This record gives sequence, C-alpha cells and structure tokens, in this order.
Amino acid sequence: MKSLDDTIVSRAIIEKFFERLKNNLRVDVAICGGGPAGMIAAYYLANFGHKVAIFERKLSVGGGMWGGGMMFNFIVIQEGAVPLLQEIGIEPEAYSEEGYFTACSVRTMTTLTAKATEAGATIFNAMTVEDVVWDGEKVGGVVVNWSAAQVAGLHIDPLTINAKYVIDATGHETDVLKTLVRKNGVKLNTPTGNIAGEQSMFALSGETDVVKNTGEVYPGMFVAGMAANAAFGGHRMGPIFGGMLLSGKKAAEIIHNLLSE
Ligand code: 48H
Repeated sequence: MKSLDDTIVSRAIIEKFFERLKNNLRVDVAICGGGPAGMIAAYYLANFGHKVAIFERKLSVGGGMWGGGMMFNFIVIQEGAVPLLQEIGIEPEAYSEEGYFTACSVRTMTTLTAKATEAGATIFNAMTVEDVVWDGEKVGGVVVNWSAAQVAGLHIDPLTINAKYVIDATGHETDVLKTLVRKNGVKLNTPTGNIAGEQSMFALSGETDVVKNTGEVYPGMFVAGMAANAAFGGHRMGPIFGGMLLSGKKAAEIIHNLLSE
C-alpha cells in the first residue's frame, strides 16, 4: 500500500454496514439481547439455516457471562449442558465434585460468539430494542435505536426490523416483553397472564424452570434465559450457566420446528 486514503476507510465501513443493515430488515428471528441464552439460540437457528439477527444494547455481546460469579471469570456448568459446550468447541473441566464442570467465562463467550457468527448469525451491537411491531394479534418484529441516542436522551425516531419470531433474551430485565405488556396490555401465556417477576435464589429450581419456562409467551414472541424465569416467576440461580444454554437451544428448536411447518 503506497498511500492511505482516509475516505476509502470510511467508505468501506459505511458501505459494509449499510449492506448488512439492509440485508437484515426482514429476518426469520430477531433476538433481543446477546447474553448466553440469546447467543446460543442464534447459533442453533443459524445452523438450522434461518436468518437471524441479534440486537445487543451494549458494545459487546456476552451479557452476564463475562463476569462469571462476582467477576471471578469462571462459570459452572452442570453435566447436562456439557455436550452443548463441547459442540461449540469448549471442553469444560470436571470439578472435584461429581456433576460439576467449570469453564473460562471469557473463552466460552468468545467461542460462542465466533460459532454463532460463523454459522451466519448477524450481530448488531450498541443497538437497543425499544419496542416491538404489533398488529393487535401477534408480534412481527422489533423497533431498534442506537443505545447512545437513548443514553443521551435524544428524541430520535427508531427503525423497524420485521421478524417471523422475536426472542426476548434480555435477561433479568425482560425488557422487550415488559414493553409489549405495558404498551398494549396483552395477556401472556403465563399463569398470571402477566410478567410474574423473578424469584430469589434457589439454584436447583431456577435451573430446571428456566428450560421449562422457555417458549412462546405471546404469538410471535418467545422468552429464553433469565427472561423466561422472570416472565413465569422462576428463581434465580447464580453463576451456573447450563440452564441458560439449554434454554436458548430449546427456543431455537421450537422456532425451527415452527419455521419448518
Ligand atoms: C437489546 C438488551 C436489551 C434491549 C437488555 O443478562 P444476560 O446475560 O441474559 P441471559 O438470560 O442470556 O443470561 C442470564 C445470565 O447472564 C444471568 O444473569 C444469570 C445466570 N443470573 C443468575 C443470577 O442469579 O443472577 O444477557 C442479556 C443481554 C445483555 O447483554 C443486555 O445488555 C441485553 O440483553 N439487553 N439488548 N435491547 N432492550 N435489554
């Protein structure tokens, strides 16, 4: 390279980004939140051959996984979720207590991100899902805006992404489902018809329920990961992550079956 034209650098980035954005205005699945549940759902859906986009509010995907437990960057995985990590190329280490495995949280999240994007999932980072598309009967997409615009409190209208299915994988916050309920007063497919709210720590119950609670909570709208327990009133479980991964996988499998009908 004999010279370096700054405007070519700018043009390359602008063109590539807008190509990506235009290509994702209609997707099969829009995933709100790039934590472990959202990222593993993206990995499976993309591997099934579906068009999937992840919208992550923060600059980096990973959600609560980076910090392991209290910023000690290891996660614990129970035996049932080990094959899932092995599938993406992580070999969790058996702990001295039977049935418990450990993995580096940073390596797990970076590998998962690589595998999901290699499979074809597209990540839009620094974008917040601020609303859903709703026709009175079902959710048909997400409404997105730059997180920075929100933080600055700027009055900037968002853009819309159409999706056959939306997954709320926003973790404890259940942010997108909350907006759907708050704005439209819809009745959810939960025992209360509403967002039940997360319960306190009970790891065994939380881990079991997070998989059970994963599913279509309203036509077109799924919950996975911690959002599933918040929607149905399940417990938190601390830094054990098998349930999050199994939940994301379950959401992907149900949606794959629906898209294949
Ligand atoms: C775009 C958004 C929005 C929005 C939020 O919190 P997460 O890691 O969620 P899960 O369910 O994949 O995993 C939960 C796990 O990390 C955890 O917190 C556990 C196991 N806790 C147990 C305990 O006892 O505390 O990721 C959610 C992601 C985050 O990256 C958010 O930034 C993002 O969603 N997000 N993205 N639009 N409106 N709201």
